[in-house]
Amino acid sequence: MHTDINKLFGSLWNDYVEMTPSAAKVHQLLSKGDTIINDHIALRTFNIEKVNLAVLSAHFEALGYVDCGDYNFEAKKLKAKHFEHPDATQPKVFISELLVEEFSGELQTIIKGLVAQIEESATTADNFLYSGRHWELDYPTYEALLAESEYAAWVAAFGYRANHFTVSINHLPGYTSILDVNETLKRGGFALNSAGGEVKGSAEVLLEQSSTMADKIEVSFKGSQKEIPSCFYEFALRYPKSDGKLYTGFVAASADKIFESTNAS
Ligand code: OOG
Ligand code: NI
Repeated sequence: MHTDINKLFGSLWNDYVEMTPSAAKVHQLLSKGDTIINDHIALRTFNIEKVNLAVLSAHFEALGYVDCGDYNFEAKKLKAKHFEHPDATQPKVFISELLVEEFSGELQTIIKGLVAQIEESATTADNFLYSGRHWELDYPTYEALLAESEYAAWVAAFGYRANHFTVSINHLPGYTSILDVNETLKRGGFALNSAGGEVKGSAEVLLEQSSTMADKIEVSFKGSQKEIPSCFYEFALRYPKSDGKLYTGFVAASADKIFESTNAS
C-alpha cells in the first residue's frame, strides 16, 4: 500500500494518460497551463473476494479515505461506493464492482479464471491500483464478455487502473458553466458521451457531469492486437447544499450514463 497520497495519484495519472492519449490534450486545452483540481477518479473491479471493492478501497482507507456513500445499478448489475478524504482538496474516489454471480455460468467461469491468475500478494502491493491486467486474455473471450456486459469486458481487457479522472469545474479558472466546458471540448474536436444528453444531472440534484467518449487504443490479446475503448475524461460542477457547502455525493441516474463512456459507440 502507498503511504504517500500524492505519489499514488501521480502514478495513477501517469498510467491513465498512457491509456488515454486525449487526456493530456484535454488537460492542456482546459488548463492553459494552470493546475487542474480533480473532483474524483473512478476504478472498476469484480465482486470476487480476492479483488472486490473492499480490496481496492483498502488502499485509499490506509491513506485516510472514508466510505461516504453506496450506489446500486440494477440493470448493469453493479454496486459502487464513494470515498472522501478529510482534506477536501484531495480527489474523491468512486469504486464500483460487478455482481458476477448475477451473470451466466459462462461469464462467471471466465471471470473466475482471470481472477485465479492474480498473485495473492499483488493485491496489497503499492502499485496494485495501477498494475493493469494480471491474466492472459484472447479476443474471442473479450467478445464473449462484451456480449453480456461492457463493464466485464473493460475490466478483463484493462485490469486495475483509473478508469477516468474528473476535472472539477468549480476550481477551473475561466469557466462557471458545464455548457461552456462542453463547447470548448467539442470545438477542440473531442467527442462527448451523449447518453441521456451531454449534461448529466442538474443544479436541482446539486451535480452536473459530462464526459468524453473513451479513446480507442491498441490492446494486446493472446494471439492478436485490437483497437478497443480504453479510458475517458469527466467534468463535474457541484452546487452548494442548504448549509452552503458543496454537495460531495454522486447521483446514481447520472453515473449510470457515465459508465457508458467506455461503450464502443
Ligand atoms: C464510473 C461511472 C460513474 C460518476 O462520476 O458518476 C462515475 C465508471 O465508469 O467506472 O464515474
Ligand atoms: Ni466519474
